[in-house]
Amino acid sequence: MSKIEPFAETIFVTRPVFPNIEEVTEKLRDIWESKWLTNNGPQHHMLERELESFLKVPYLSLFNNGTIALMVAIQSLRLQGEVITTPFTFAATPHVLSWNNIQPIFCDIDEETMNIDANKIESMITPHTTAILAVHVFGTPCNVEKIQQVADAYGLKVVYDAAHAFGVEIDGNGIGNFGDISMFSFHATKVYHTLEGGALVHKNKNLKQRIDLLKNFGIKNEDEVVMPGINGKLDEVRAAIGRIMLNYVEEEQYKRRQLHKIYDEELGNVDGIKLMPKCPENVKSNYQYYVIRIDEKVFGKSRDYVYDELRKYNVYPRKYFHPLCNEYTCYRQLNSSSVENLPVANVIGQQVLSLPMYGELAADDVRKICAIIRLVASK
Ligand code: T4K
Repeated sequence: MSKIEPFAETIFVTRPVFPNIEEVTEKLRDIWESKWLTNNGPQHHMLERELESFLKVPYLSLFNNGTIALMVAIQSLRLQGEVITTPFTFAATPHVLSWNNIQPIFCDIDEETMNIDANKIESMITPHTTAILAVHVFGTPCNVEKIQQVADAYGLKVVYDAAHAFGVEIDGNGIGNFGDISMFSFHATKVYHTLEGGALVHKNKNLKQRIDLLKNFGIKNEDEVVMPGINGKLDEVRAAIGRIMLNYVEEEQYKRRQLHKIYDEELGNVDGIKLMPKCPENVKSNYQYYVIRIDEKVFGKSRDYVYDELRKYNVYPRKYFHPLCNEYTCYRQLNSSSVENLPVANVIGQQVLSLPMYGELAADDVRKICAIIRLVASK
C-alpha cells in the first residue's frame, strides 16, 4: 500500500457545532435589552418548552451541566443505600452516586449494546438497593422494558443517564420517557449543546416542582427555603444559544449519518474490527459517536497500538470508556468491582476506540482514517 501522509491539522475525536455568529449576536442583543441574565429568565423558559416538544417529553428542567442535573435527579427521588449501575460510562455517572452518599454497585454489560446487562441486574439486588442508574451508552437505548420489569418487581426507581441520547426515539417515543427521570447532557461535545448545560426530564408536575426547587437552593419564595438545594441553573446566554442550536441538530445528525455509513463501508470487512452497534429498526439514532472494537487476537494489533499509530498521523481518537469506572482508585475496592463480576466489561474496555465524528469532518478524511487503520493491521 502507498505511503499515507499525516494530516496537516489535528483531527480530534469531535468538534463542537458552532452556530452562526450573527444569530448569536442578535440573541445577545435581546438579552442585553431584557436586563435579565439568569434565574429563570425568558430564554430559559422558552428553551424548556421548546425542548419538551423536541424531545417529546412532558416535563423538562434545564441545568448548568449534565452532572449537576444527575446529582439532583438522585436527590429528588431521595435515593440512598446502593444503586446498581454500569462500569462502562463516563466518570460522572458513578460519581453522582458517591456525592449523594450512595454506593455504586457495578453490573456487567451486554456484549452487543455495551449497556448494562438487564438480565444480570436482578442478581445484584440486595436489601439496600434503591434504584437502577442505567446509561444509554453512545446513544444506543438500554433494554428499557426488562429494566422496568426488574425495577417494578423489586420496587426500585429507574434513572437513565441519557447524556449521549439527545433525540433518540424508540417507536417514535422520546427516549426520555422511560424510567422515572432521564438526564441529557448539553456539553459542547454533544450533538446538541448549550456550550455547557443539561436537563432532567420526568413525568409528573410534582417532581418538576421538586427538581426546580432543588436546582435553586431550595428557595420557594422570599420568605421560604424548603429544602437543601444547590445552584444548578442555566443562564440566559446559554439558554439562548440552546434555542439557536435546536435549528442545527437535524442537519448535524444527517451529516454524521453519512459519515457513519462511510466508516461502516470502509471498516466493515476488516477482520478483527467490530463496527458501532446498529440500532434496531424501531430506534431513531442520533449518530453522536462512532465506536469500533478491536479484537487484538484477530486484528493482529491491540487497541492501544492502533490509538498510538493514529496519533502519529495526527488523528486523536479516544478510548471512551477506558478505564472502566470499577478500575478507578475510589471504586476498585468494592466487591462489585471484581474482574469476575465484570467479565464482558473488562474485555470491551480494552477494545473500544471512539473514532472522529462530527458534521464538519470531510468524507475523504474519514476514508483516510480508515485507510490508516487498515495499514496498521497490515504492518
Ligand atoms: N454521563 C455520561 C455518560 C457522559 O458521557 C457525560 C459527559 C456526563 C454524564 C456528564 O455530562 P456533563 O456534566 O459533561 O454535561 C467529554 C465531555 O466533556 C463530557 O461532557 C462527555 N460526557 C465525555 C464523554 O466527553 P472529555 O474529557 O473527553 O472532553 P475533552 O475536553 O477531552 O473533549 C474531547 C474533544 O473534543 C477534544 O479532544 C477536542 C474537542 N473539543 C472539546 C471542547 C470542549 C473541541 O474541539 N472544542 C471544545 O470546546 O469529556
